[in-house]
Amino acid sequence: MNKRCGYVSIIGRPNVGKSTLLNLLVGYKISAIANKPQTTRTNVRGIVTDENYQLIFTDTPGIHQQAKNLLNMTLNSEAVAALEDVDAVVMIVEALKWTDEDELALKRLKHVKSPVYLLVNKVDRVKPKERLFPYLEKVSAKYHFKEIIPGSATNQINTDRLLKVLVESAPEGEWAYDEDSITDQPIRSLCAEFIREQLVLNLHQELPYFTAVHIERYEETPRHVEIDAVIWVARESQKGIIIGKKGETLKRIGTDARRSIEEFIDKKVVIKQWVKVEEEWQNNPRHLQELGIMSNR
Ligand SMILES: Nc1nc2c(ncn2[C@@H]2O[C@H](COP(=O)(O)OP(=O)(O)OP(=O)(O)O)[C@@H](O)[C@H]2O)c(=O)[nH]1
Ligand SMILES: [Mg+2]
Repeated sequence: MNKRCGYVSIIGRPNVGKSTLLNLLVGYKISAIANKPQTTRTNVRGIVTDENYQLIFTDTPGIHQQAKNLLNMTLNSEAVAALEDVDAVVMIVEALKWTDEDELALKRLKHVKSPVYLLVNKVDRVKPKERLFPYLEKVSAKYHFKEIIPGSATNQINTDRLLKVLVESAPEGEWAYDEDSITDQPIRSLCAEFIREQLVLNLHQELPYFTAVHIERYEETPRHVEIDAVIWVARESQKGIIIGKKGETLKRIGTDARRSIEEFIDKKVVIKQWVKVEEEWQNNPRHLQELGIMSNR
C-alpha cells in the first residue's frame, strides 16, 4: 500500500471536545482540556503516524458568539483560517445539542471544499441510545456531511471509525514530518499551554478569559529545565485573585503545570511565575502576536 499523508482540521463551538479528541488521537496530551469554554487559544497541531499513513491534525479555538474584542475575533478567525487547504475537516458537536454557536461554526464551512465529517461527541452520556436517532436525522439535514459519526472522545467510542475515514480521505504522498513527531508546536508554546490549562482549571468563572501566558525563558541545564513564565491579566484586582492568599493559588497553578511539563519532557522542571497587568492586552495586536494567538498572516 502506498503511503498517505493528510491534513485534518478539527472545528466546533467551545467545549465540545476538540482538544480531547486531538490528544486521544495523538496519544499525548499536547492541547489543554477543561470543562470551560475557550480553553484553546491557538491552533495546535498534532501528528499521528502509523505504518502507512500520517495525519496532521489542527485543533482550533472554539468558534463563539459575542466576539467583541480583538482577542475573541482573532480566536474565531484563526479557527476559520485552519479550514483552508486541508484534506478533511472534523466538525464536533455535543450529542442532542445544537446551539447558535454550532450554527455559527457550520456557517464557516460554507466555502470548504474538502469532505466534512461530523463527530457527534459525548454519546456516552446519552441514555437510552434511541434518543440519538431523531437527533442524527436532524443534523444530517443541516449540511452535506460526508459521514456522521456518533462517538465519544473520552470513552473512545467510534474514534477508530473516525480515524479510518480520515485516513481514506488523505491523498497519497510522502510524509511531512518524521515518524516520531507528535507536534510542531515549539516547546515554549506547549509549556504556556500547560500553565494556561491550570489557570482555567484553578480559576473560577470568567477570570481565565482575562489571562494569557507567555514563556519568557526556557533553558535546559544538564539536570533540569528552567522556565520563566509571565501570566498577563487585564486588571490589578485579577492579579490579586491569581496570586491568592499568601500566594497559594499561583503556587498551585505552578505545581500542577510543572507536573504536566515534567511528564511531557521527562525531565525535572523549575518554574518561576510573574503576574503582570496590561489593561488592554486583549485589544493589543502586538501583544496578541507575541502570545502566539494572532499569526502574522
Ligand atoms: N462525557 C464526555 N465528556 C467529554 C467527551 N469529550 C470531551 N469531554 C469533556 O468536555 C470538556 C471540554 O473538552 P475540551 O476538549 O477542552 O473541549 P474543546 O472543544 O477543545 O473546548 P475549547 O478549547 O474551549 O473550544 C472536558 O471536560 C472534557 O473532558 C466525551 O466524549 N464524553
Ligand atoms: Mg480546546
